[in-house]
Formats: sequence, C-alpha cells, structure tokens
Amino acid sequence: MIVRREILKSGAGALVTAGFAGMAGRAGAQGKMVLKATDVHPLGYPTVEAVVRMGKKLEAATGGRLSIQMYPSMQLGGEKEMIEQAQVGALQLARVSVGPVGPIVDELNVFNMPFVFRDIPHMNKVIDGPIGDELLAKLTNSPQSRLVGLCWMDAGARSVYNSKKPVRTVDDLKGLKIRMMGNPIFVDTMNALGGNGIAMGFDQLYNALQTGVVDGAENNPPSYESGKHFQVARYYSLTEHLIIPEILLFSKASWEKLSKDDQALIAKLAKEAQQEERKLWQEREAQSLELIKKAGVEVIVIPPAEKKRFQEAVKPVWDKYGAKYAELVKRIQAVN
Ligand code: GTR
Repeated sequence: MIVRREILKSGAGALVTAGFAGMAGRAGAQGKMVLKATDVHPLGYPTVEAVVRMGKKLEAATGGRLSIQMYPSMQLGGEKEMIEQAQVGALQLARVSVGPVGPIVDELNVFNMPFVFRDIPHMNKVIDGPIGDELLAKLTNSPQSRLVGLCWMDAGARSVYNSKKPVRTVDDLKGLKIRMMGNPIFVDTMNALGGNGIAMGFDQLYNALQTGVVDGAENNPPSYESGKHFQVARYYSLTEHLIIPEILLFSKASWEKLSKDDQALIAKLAKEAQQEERKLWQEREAQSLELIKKAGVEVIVIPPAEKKRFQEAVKPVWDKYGAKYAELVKRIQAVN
C-alpha cells in the first residue's frame, strides 16, 4: 500500500516506469520484461493456472524476453485494489470477475444481470462469439477504463450458501444477510430474492462468515471450496442465479509501452488461455462438488418449478436496469 501511494504521488508518467521497473530490476538492460499478474485465488485454481501456463508460453515464444510473475491468493489485495493497480500500471495483468468491472464500463453489466444466460454453455457461446469480442473492445476503448480487456474465462454459476439453515425455496432467504460482490446490481438482486444483500470484498468474506457479520454468500463451487467457506457455511443451495464470466485485464498504461508484435502475441495467448481455463474449470468444478459433499456440506438441488420462482423474484432488478441493455440482451438470447 505504501508503495502504491508513492507511485500515485509520482504522477502518471512515472507509474508505468515504476510498474515495469520493479520487475525490470531483475531483468536488467537486456530488454527483458516480467509482467506482474494477480488473482484472488490460490495457485492451482483454474484461472490462476491458465495465466501461469500463458506465462510459460510467452516465455517460450520470446526466448525469455517476456514472462509473467503470478501473485496469487490476494497477495496484492482484493479485486477493487487489483483493478486500481492495473489502472495505474503498478501491475500488468489482473484476473477479476466481471462483477467489479461493470461499475467502470456500464455495458459490461449486462453479464451481471441475474439469469441473463440460460445456462453455462450459453454463456460460453456468447463470450466466444461477437458479443464477447465487442464487450472486450468496449472496455479497451473506453477512455475511463485505463484497461485492456484480453479475454474471458468460465466461472460457472453462482449459488447461495449460508450457515443458518437449508435454503430450499426463495422464501427461505428471508432475513438472511448475504454477502454480494461490490456492484449495486448484486445487492438489488439479493434484496429482490428476499435476503439482505451486503456488499463486501472477497478478501473480507471468510472472516465475516466466521464471525457472523454475514450469514452467507453466493459463489460457484470452486470458490466456495477453495476459499474454505464451506467450513463455516454448510448449506449450499444450487440457485444458479448469476452466471458471470471472469475477465483478464491488462494495464493500458503498460500495454502502450509494448511493441505491436508483443501486443499481438499476448492477445493470442490470452485467447488460448480462455479455452484452456474452460477445461480446467470443468474438472475443478466436479472435484469441488465432490469435496464439499464428502466434507458433509448439505448440497440442496432446487427443482425447476422453484427455480422459476427465483427467476420471477428478480423482476424488479430487470425493471430497474434491464432497459439499458435491452438490445444486447435480445442478441444474447438469440445465441443458440
Ligand atoms: C469468484 C471469482 C472472483 C471473485 C469472487 C467474489 O467466483 O472468481 O474473481 O469475484 O468470486 O465473489 O468476489
């Protein structure tokens, strides 16, 4: 944090230099560059592993001139801090959820709307196609983002978990304090479902669950498992109310210092990482579900009729935000 403040004080021009200089210290004068990457998840988690593999390919393709140094497990702070550091060039690659990116470029919020995708294969089709490319370009070209959108990644579907009781119906959520990611759409979604949505960083969640500041949260099985949240919140209800892809961001300040060829190489490897992560994701999701069941978590399947009630309950969220994304939503729905 001290480093960051000093960097911020030194002005925009110096930021980039500082960002690369910390790493270049090791590389010296041979033009070597170590790109600093970060993720909230630990080593071995699909998104982390995909970026680590991308780094190995980058190193091989450039004879070691470019490489990636991964700082996993929130070592550089939560996602808000990660994004801010990428924006000033204090780090180069930040793998985050689209959740906290929506407030920066509103169009991306379309992916943050509850039940916007029919299922996970539908989401993957959309991010692989022209809508995915357009939204990455929107982010990159937006003057306020100061970020380059490199690729998407699969994060499955998010479901509610809590420490109090099995949630089987939408009515069961009533009165439960549920942590949501920092974006008003999510707090409104939980409130529409009858719960009490509380915005909080992922980095604070385990403690909040343990001390009862919140009763629960919502996430995909790998995050619920790897964050050890299942140890303190033992009811997991497969509500699948949000299917939000992840996004791999590059600092625009740092990007502009790269040659066109290096930019093209990184962009190509990121596209490969998008596909590679998907395979890792599917394996990990199955493993995580198995692990939490073995650990005694009660996994509650929500039957289709009840799932429909969850979908109906979020109508106020669509009434409030939906009109802005109507065109895009139509195109998303048309993807088969
Ligand atoms: C995870 C996601 C993280 C972070 C986290 C959260 O599924 O991979 O990027 O967004 O959820 O809930 O904050």
